[in-house]
Amino acid sequence: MTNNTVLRLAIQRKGRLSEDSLLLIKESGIKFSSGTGKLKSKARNFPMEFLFLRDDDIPDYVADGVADIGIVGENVAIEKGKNIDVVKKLGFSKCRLSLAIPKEIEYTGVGYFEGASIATSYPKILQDYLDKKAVSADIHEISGSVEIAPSIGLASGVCDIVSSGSTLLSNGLKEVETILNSEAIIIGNQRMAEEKKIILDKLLFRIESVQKGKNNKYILLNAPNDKIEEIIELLPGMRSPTVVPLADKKWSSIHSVVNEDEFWEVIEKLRDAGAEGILVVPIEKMIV
Ligand code: PRT
Ligand code: ZN
Repeated sequence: MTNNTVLRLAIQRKGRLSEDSLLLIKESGIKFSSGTGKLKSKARNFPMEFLFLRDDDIPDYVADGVADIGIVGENVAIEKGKNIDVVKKLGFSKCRLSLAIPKEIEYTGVGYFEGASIATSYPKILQDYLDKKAVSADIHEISGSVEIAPSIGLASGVCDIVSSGSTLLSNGLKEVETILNSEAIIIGNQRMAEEKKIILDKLLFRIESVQKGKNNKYILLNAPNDKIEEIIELLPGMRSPTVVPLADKKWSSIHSVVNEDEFWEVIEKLRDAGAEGILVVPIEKMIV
C-alpha cells in the first residue's frame, strides 16, 4: 500500500450529533472544510476524509468498509449495527431509550406490556428487551413522531429516545422503564487495513488528550513554606507538583493538575491548609 492511505470517518450531516462530532475533530487539530451541503471533505493536515451522512446509514457504511469509522449514538449502533466494532465512547449526546405509557394509567411493572401494542423506531432493541423479560407485545415500527402514537390510538405505549423528558410530558406520557443508556461512540470496520489502524491510533491518541484535558484543571496557588508538604499531600498531580519560590522568601507558588471530579473537595482542603491566591486554568490538551 502507498502512503496515500487515508482513514474515512462518517459523521452525521445534520442533527444532534453533528456539532459535537465536528468539534471533536477540530479540537484534535484536524483541519477541513465542512461547508453546508457538502457530502465529502478531505483533511488538510491529517490523512483523513469525511463523509457526511444520515446517522441511520452510518453503521452499514462502516460495516461495508465504505467508511472505516463512524460516529453514531449507541442506540443506532445497536439497532442497525451488524459486523462493526465499538472503538470508543465519546461522552456526548447522552440519552436513554425508554418505555412510556399515558400518564393517567397506573403502571404495574413490565407485565403491563403483555399483549399491548408499542410504537417505536427501535424494533430490534425493543424485541430483545421484551424477550429477556418474557413479555410478548405487538411492536409497531414507525420512523418519527413516535410519542403521538398513544393519543391517536395507534399504540398503548411507546419506546423512544428520552433526554430531558419534556417531549413525553407534553404528550401526556410518563417514562416507566429504561431499556438502554446511550452516548455517542466511534464504531469501526472489522477488517481495517493495518495502515488505517495506525492512523486510527493517532486519531484516538489526540481525542484522548483532548478528553483528559477537559476532565482536568491546572491549578496554581500560593502557600507559606511551612505548609508546602501538607499541601503537596493534597494534590494528586501528574507526577509531582511544581514548586516555585516567590519574591517573598517565606512563600512559594505550587502548580498542579486536579481532576474535575475531585476538584471542589481538593480546593476546600487546600484553603483549610493555608493556600491562598488559588488560580484554576482550563487545560487544552493533556498528554501523559
Ligand atoms: O437526519 P438523521 O437521520 O441523521 O438524524 P435523526 O433525526 O435520526 O437523529 P437526531 O439528530 O435527532 O439524533 C441523533 C442521535 O442523538 C440519536 O440517535 C441519539 O443517540 C442522540 N440523542 C440525544 C437524541 C436525543 N438526545 C433526543 N432528545 N436523539 C433524539 N432525541 C429526540 C427524541 O427522539 C424525542 O423526540 O428528542 C426528543 C426527546 O427529547 P426530550 O429532551 O424532550 O426528552
Ligand atoms: Zn436518523
